[in-house]
Amino acid sequence: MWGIIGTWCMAEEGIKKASQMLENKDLASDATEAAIKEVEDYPYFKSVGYGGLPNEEMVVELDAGFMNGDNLDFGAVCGLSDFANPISIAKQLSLLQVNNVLVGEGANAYAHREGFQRKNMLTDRAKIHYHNRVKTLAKDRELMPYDGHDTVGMVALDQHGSMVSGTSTSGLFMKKKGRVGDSPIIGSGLYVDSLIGGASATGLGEDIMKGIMSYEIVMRIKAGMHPQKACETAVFDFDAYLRSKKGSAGDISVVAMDKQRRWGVASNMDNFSFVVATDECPATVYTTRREGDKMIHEKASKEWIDQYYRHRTAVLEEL
Ligand code: SD4
Repeated sequence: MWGIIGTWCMAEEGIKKASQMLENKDLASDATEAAIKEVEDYPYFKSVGYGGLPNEEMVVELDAGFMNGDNLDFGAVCGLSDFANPISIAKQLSLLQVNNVLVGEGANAYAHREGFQRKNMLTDRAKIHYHNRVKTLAKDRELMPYDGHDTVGMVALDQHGSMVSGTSTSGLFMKKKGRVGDSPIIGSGLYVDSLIGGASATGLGEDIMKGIMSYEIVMRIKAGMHPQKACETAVFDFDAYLRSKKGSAGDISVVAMDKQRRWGVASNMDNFSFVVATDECPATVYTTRREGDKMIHEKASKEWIDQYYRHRTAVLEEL
């Protein structure tokens, strides 16, 4: 038995690759790394790896986290620049006894010393997005995960019963230098325990961290909830709680899988998509929407997926 689930339609190619590995009895850690690298390397996803959108100083600062559910070992990089695959660095950091979370200069120096592949992660397309945003920022100062924000988060179970969770992101477009969101933060962007299950989040990191969403979901699974119920109750309860406290809640979307490879997804926004593959079902893209206290998942049509890619790869004009 194996399974893997990932945030957003963009996880599809990586999940297909990981599926083959998991089918071949490879480790969840290697399959998750391979799947996330695939997303990091694709230049048209605006919030992960190469092609990720820059901070307000036009520097692409990348965050990634990796957690091993067998021993709860965890590694993360925050504000890393100019390395091709932040997930691989986070994974390697998870193997150390200490120094598991490295930020900025320290993360860059470690990655350089360890020989990780360097790459200028700022694409020409991301520069156009940046210049266009500078022009519109005067009117609209609010920083939001833009429409269809694309942080990748995954949870995988392998045939040996091991579970892993990983995330990779360039964070919020136009963020302050040094700003870190939920994605590399254990408990918020990701959490996994092979004896229970795992979860990963995407959305507005500032709000996701307030709810420690991934840990919260894993604890609900531990208490006996199906992952779908754990995701729905955790997201809807916290969304309502934030609204009661502050009058608003940022985007929060989560994916989860338990040790029996049952899975769940919830979101407080309208256009969340995700991908899941198991030994019983090939990689499938779903869209999902909330109806009352439930999420309704639907298989994405070929037209929907084509439109997703058309939107992301469309020619971009300088304003
Ligand atoms: C962050 N959660 O840095 C990330 C952003 C995100 O899709 O998910 N974008 O806050």
